[in-house]
Amino acid sequence: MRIDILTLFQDMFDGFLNSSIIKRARESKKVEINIHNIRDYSVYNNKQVDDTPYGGGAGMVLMCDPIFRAIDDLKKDNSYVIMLTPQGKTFNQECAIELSKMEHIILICGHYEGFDERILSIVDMELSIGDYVLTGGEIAAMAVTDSITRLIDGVINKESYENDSFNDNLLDYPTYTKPRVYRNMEVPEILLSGHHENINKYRQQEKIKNTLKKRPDLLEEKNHEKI
Ligand code: 6GU
Repeated sequence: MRIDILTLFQDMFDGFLNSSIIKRARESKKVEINIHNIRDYSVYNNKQVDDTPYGGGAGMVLMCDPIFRAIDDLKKDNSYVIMLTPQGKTFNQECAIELSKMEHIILICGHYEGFDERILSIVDMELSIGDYVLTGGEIAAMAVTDSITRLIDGVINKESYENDSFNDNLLDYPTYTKPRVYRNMEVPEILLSGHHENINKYRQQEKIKNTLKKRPDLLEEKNHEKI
């Protein structure tokens, strides 16, 4: 899997790329993540990438040309181009699973007050990570890249994500570790029983209980659609 990210703020990705599971996945070549500066694709004076909006209004708008040039350069037959914007479809685990099967993803981070609408003509999908506004698409690009990368074969144990929250539209079951009693709070007895069948049953019940309590919306029929 290859992920190319187009941004005006390359530095924001340093910690993300060089920590924890993402670092390990890159080192073991399970994923190749390249960060490209949109400015490098500008052929305008002073590497200009944005300009004032036609019709007036606040802020600067990302111009077409640097983005079109970047996509011309990076896009192959197997590429899927995603624009990160609060106007996109809301990202979820199902979407992460679909994207983790792709060979090549290009993520464009929108910035400033917006982007020239004509950029959408070369985009396969607009994605948002939730109904709130960030200063730019970078944090969203990291969220999407992180959730996709951990689903790539061999990046983490399969068991680690088989029980993930949101599989089957259910949240995860609660987990505990040592000590057995902490400040008078005890680990549920059944988890100490060694009876795996009962433990599995208990955990399945807890997933449903947890979902009913914390995210009942996940259990509503209308939220069970596939993307
Ligand atoms: Cl993808 N971009 C920005 N700027 N804000 C967001 C977002 C993306 N998703 C949620 N809020």
